[in-house]
Amino acid sequence: MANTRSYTRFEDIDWSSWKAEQPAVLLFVIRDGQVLLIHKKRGLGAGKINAPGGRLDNGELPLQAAIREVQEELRVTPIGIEHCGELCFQFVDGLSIHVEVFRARDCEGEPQETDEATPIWTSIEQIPFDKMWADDRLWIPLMLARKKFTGRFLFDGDAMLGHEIELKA
Ligand code: 8DG
Repeated sequence: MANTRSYTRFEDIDWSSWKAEQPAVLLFVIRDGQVLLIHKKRGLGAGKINAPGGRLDNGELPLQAAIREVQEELRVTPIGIEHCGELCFQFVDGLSIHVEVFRARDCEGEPQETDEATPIWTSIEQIPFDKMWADDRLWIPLMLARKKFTGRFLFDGDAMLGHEIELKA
């Protein structure tokens, strides 16, 4: 059963039994010191800069969802994909999302603007963390350094109330 309880304190969450209501993915194309991000036009996190991604369709595997979301949002196909880590988001209102994070070494095609997203290539030294979710600055540097991670977060809307990041072997 997914976790639909509401929490106000990070310490109250039993992460060992925590299970997300919604599985989702993010995929970062990283090529020649540049990373492909989007200005997200709709859905959760609309208005923010993020990587392409979204929730899994029924019966879909995370890798399939990551490829589909990049195709739908930017009309390109990521290639050379690796798994980087996972993120567990509990929101105080009860929403819970588990995100598998992937990186890709390139993409086929030229990213295009769609109804969902505007593409942004940015230098990895100039990732606009002030326009992104508050947790991103904690784990994106790990992903860029090719360290595997699990991040756990409690959010109230846009505000991060608590976090924990574990490095994986
Ligand atoms: P929709 O049908 O719900 O409109 O769209 P969707 O494509 O299925 O889902 P979405 O709204 O894009 O899903 C939310 C995305 O946001 C999903 O990829 C996970 C991601 N996301 C969070 N929280 C955070 C966060 O704190 N940081 C980052 N970088 N991404 C996050 O849900």
